[in-house]
Amino acid sequence: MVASKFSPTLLEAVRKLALQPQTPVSLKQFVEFGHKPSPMTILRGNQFVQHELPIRLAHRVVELENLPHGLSDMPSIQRVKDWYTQSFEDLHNLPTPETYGVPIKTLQGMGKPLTDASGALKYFNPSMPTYANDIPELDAWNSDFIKCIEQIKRRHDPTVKTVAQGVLELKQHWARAKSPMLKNVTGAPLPLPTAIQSFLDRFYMSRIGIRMLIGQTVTLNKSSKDPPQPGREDYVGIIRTRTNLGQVAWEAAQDARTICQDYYGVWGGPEIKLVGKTDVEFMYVPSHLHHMLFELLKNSLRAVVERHGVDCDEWPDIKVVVAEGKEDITIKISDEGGGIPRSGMPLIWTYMYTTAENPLVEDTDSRSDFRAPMAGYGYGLPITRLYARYFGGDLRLISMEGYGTDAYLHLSRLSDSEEPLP
Ligand code: W6P
Repeated sequence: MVASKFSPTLLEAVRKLALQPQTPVSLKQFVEFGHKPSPMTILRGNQFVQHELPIRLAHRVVELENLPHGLSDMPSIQRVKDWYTQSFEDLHNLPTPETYGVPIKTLQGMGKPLTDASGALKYFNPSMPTYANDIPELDAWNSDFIKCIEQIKRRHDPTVKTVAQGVLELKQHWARAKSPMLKNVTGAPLPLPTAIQSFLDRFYMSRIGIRMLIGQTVTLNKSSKDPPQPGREDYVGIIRTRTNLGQVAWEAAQDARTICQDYYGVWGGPEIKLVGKTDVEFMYVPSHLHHMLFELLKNSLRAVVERHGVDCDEWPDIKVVVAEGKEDITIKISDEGGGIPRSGMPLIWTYMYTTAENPLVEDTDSRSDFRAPMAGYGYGLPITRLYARYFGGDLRLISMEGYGTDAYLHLSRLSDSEEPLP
């Protein structure tokens, strides 16, 4: 046992909060609490995050300590766990508004944290009146709080890469130990044990929720200080109440094609045609939508170019069809990239499906730098499905081996599905 970087008192606080339930938030709630920000709603929102974030971080610290198959012992996993503990400590040490000398009367006037019938904290009461508009002490606390959570978000930027490194460290450990965990009797590589696969799903889902909470809070606080931004009227924080699917799809297609051209050195590359009701507008986080479409389109472009060759003079188009239903908006992305053998389909959702040999090794060879962006750590598809599920959607892949693949991205229009918190 290596001595912890953190004090026993802090670690005790982590254990305690890990036992408290996390509070899921729906897209609709994010918008209700974030539209028409007032000093009261901003403060209440910040206090909710100051309460909720340590709970979510504590859950992850405890889970990172108890991973199956010795994954917790890998140095990269320990680094990630230290980031979560450090972020917990930052929030733990952050004073409350009272200690900033925010007049107690003002806080009382804004009401104490409310509880509902079940006793759960309800920080948000849109019917409460707005009090003072200019309380310097409150402003100081808000701005220190925002600095704190912005730093947390930045600290955790390299998480996906570092956890992937940790999984690789475990595989290398198995290779040295000639463990049967690595290869089956025929020598074929095995997918990760399901316990590790499910941990990664839970862990990245939780990360999406934490970053949503921070991104939304930071943006709401900043926009509450600025005059209204032209062109941002339909934004509530990072949520756009009228996200235009066609616009986001077009931008994602441009970005994916640019990467494809650079990677394969082809001019233009396969075309991406948008068909159907592409002008639908619905409530969503544009950056999430962009991320999902970009990832799927890159996969389709890669399949088409590799099936038909870089020298092909007319690649088959990739088709993006949009359907608008009462419950769902479904986006189907169809490619003629030859499909995936049926036996390989389950592998699509594992955190190892990649054609790249060892994508984590930094390479100074300019050609591999050049070729880097098309295929990542093989985490693109599972994480894209987590983004879809985060707000109640889903992602399915149907393949016709020898012809092509259809990806169905379902996004819920109901917007009241709660965050799935592991
Ligand atoms: C393929 C493999 C794949 C994965 C995800 C989306 C589209 C495609 N096409 O051939």
